[in-house]
Amino acid sequence: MYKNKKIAVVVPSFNEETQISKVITTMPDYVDHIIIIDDKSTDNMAAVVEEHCKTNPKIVLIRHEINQGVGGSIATGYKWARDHECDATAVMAGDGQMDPNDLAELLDPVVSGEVDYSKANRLIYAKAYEIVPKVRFWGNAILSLLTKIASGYWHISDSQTGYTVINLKALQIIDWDLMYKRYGQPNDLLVRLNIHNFKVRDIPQKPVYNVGEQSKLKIRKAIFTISILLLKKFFWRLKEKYIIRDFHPLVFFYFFGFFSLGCSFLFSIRFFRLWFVNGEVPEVTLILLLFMLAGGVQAIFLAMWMDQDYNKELR
Ligand SMILES: Nc1nc2c(ncn2[C@@H]2O[C@H](COP(=O)(O)OP(=O)(O)O)[C@@H](O)[C@H]2O)c(=O)[nH]1
Ligand SMILES: [Mg+2]
Repeated sequence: MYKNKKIAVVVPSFNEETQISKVITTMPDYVDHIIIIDDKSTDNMAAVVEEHCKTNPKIVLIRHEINQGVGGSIATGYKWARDHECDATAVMAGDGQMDPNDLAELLDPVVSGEVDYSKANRLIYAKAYEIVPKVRFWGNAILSLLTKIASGYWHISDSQTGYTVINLKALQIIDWDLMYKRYGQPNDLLVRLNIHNFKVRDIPQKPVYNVGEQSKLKIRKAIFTISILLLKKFFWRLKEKYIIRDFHPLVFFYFFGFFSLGCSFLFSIRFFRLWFVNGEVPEVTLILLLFMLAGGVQAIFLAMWMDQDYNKELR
C-alpha cells in the first residue's frame, strides 16, 4: 500500500533472464503486486521468476502462449490490475531501466487524484542529451512532437518512455484488447486517454542507460512505423473527439488546411512545368500557389491552437 492505495507494477519482459532478478529485488516495499508478463521468452527467464515466487508472494507470473510485443504484454498486466481493482498501476520494464526510487514521484499525482496518468519525462532532465544515446534522443524528440499533434497533449514530451502510472478509472474505461501491441503502445495510449479527457502529467526523471540492458528496438524501423501509427491515430482522434463525442470547428480548419496544402502542391508542379516549358514565370499560377500555401499553413496552425486550447486543462 502506498498512501492507503493498492499499487500494482506491470513488468513486460522478453528474454530478460539476466535482468529480471534485479527488477524484482529492488521493487519498493509498498508495491502490492508485481505482475510479470513473460512474453514467450526463449531464455531461462520464467524459471528465474518462479524461483523468486517461492519467497515473494507479491509476484504474479503470467505467461503468454504467443509473443505479443511490449504493448500486448502491458495490456495483459493492465487487465489483471483492473480485475483486481488496483488503485494505481505502474509499468516498469523487465530490463531494469527504470529506477525504483523514482516510482513514488510518479505515483503521487495519481494517488492524490490530481491526474489520471503520469509518465516519466527524460528529455527535460538537464543532462539528458549527454546520457541518452544520440539517435535515440533525436528519434524520441521527433516522435514526441508528432505525438503532441496526434494526441492533443501538447504539454507532454518523451512520448517513448515506458515508465508510467495509470489510475483504476482509466484502466476500467479503456478497451485493452484494442491497444497497439508493439513499441507504439505509449503513443496509442496517449491518444486513447485524450479522447476520454483524462489528465496526464510529465514528471522529469533521470534517464537510465548501461545497466546491462539490451534494447531490442530497431530505431529507424520504429520511427517509421510509429509515425504511420500516429498519422492514423490523429485522424481517428479528430473524428472521435471533435465530431462524434463533441463538436469543434477546428476539424474544418484542419480539413481546409490539408486541402489547401494539397492544392498548392499541385499548383507548384504546374508552376515549374510552365516555367521550364515557356521560359517565363506563370504569374497566375504563382499567385494561386502562394494563396493556397499561405491559407493552408495558417489554417493548420489555427487548428493546432484550438486543439491546444481545448485540452489545456488536461494536465
Ligand atoms: N522487444 C521486445 N520487448 C518486449 C517484448 N515483450 C515484452 N518486452 C519488454 O519490453 C521492455 C522494453 O523493451 P526494450 O527493448 O528494452 O525497449 P527500450 O528500452 O525502449 O529500448 C523490456 O522490458 C522487454 O523485456 C517483445 O515482444 N519485444
Ligand atoms: Mg530497455
